[in-house]
Parts: sequence; C-alpha cells; structure tokens
Amino acid sequence: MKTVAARPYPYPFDPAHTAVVLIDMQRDFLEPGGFGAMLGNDVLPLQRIVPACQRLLALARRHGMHIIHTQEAHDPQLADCPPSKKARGGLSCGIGDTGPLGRVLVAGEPGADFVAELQPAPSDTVLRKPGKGAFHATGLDALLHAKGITHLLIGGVTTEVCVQTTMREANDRGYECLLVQDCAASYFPHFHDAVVEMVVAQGGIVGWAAPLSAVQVALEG
Ligand code: TIU
Repeated sequence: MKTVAARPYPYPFDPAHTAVVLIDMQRDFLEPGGFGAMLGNDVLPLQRIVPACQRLLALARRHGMHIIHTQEAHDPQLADCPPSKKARGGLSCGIGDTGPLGRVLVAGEPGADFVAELQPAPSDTVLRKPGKGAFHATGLDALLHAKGITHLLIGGVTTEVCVQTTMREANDRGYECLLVQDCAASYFPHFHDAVVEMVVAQGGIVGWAAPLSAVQVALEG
C-alpha cells in the first residue's frame, strides 16, 4: 500500500488496484474552434494542465497502473445525444454541426481526438461517453470490476463538469477517488477551486484531493 498526503486526510491505495482516469483531454475542449470555444470559453486554462497530465500518465505507466482516457463524443447519427443536449446554449455551430475541427463532439472527427501530447498508448483504455459523467451509458463500472480496480486517480477537464460528475458517480458506486488537483482545470478557475473544496469538505464527502507532487512522493519518495 502507498499513502498520499491528501486532503482531508491521507489517501491509501494499492497501485495494482488503481486506475488513472483522465477525463476528456480532447481538441474539442482544449483548442480554439472546438466545442469549448464555441460555448464562449477561453481555452488557455485547460491547455496549461497538459504537461502535468503527461507527468501523471508517465507516473502511472512506471507503476503499472491502468490508464483510462474518456472521450465525450457522439455517434455520427447523434443517436446517443439527447435533443436537450444538442439544443442547449442555442449555438449557431453546436453538437453535430461542422466547425473548424470537424463535426462538433462527434466520434472520429478531429475535434473529438485527444490532444497530441496525450494520445493513448495501445495498452490504455479509451472510453467514449455520451454524457458528462463517465459511468452514464458506458461499460466503465463493468470494466473496473473486471480489472479489480477499487481506487481512481482522476484528472482532466473540466473540473466542475465532466470531472466532478464522474467523481460523484464513482463515489456513489464505492470507488475511492482522489482528484489530482493540478491535473484538472476549468474554463472558470474559481469553479475549479470550489470543486476541490467541495470534494474534501465534510470529511471527504466525495473523496480526496492532492497535487500530483504528493502522488509522486507516495509512489517514489
Ligand atoms: N463545457 C464544459 O465545461 N465541459 C463540457 O462540456 N464537457 C466536459 O467537461 N468534458
């Protein structure tokens, strides 16, 4: 067992039963012309966490932890996109429409791909998801059970949308979750900070939070 100096108290985990879940590090959220930018957001705060996410993946690989990359993307017919989701925001170029990065949030399009620095390795799992939470309408719970995974180290974008939703879904399913706080980002930095506080409040009501450096110290001293 390893122990991370985390908030609200130390987080024990066994790397053999732990997965890194990196949420939606896609061009559609991190690059100009993608879905996030269509929503009116500045993508720079998301781009800033890419080097830390690279270090988290390298750390996971050194210690044999399974890596899961989630991808928010719909099938080309949008059969898995509720009309309410497509309509939200009243965008002139919204989900399924053709923008600078191809069809917005559609699987197989350039925008749905992961950023160049965080391309999955062949041994990683890529999990396509139609919602904000990674457990909704996916096989994630069964996959984690099959691999004997009980603990999740979570990062990605955006902290208060897909990261927080996934962490809450995982917590309700019994997984012990640590938010790697500098490997997650929001278009709204104060939302990011608020999520970190929400997660660890009330004795860790949703789980734990720690910086990547604390995870690294736990694993490598
Ligand atoms: N808009 C926003 O902040 N996020 C999303 O739509 N998806 C994810 O967080 N991945």
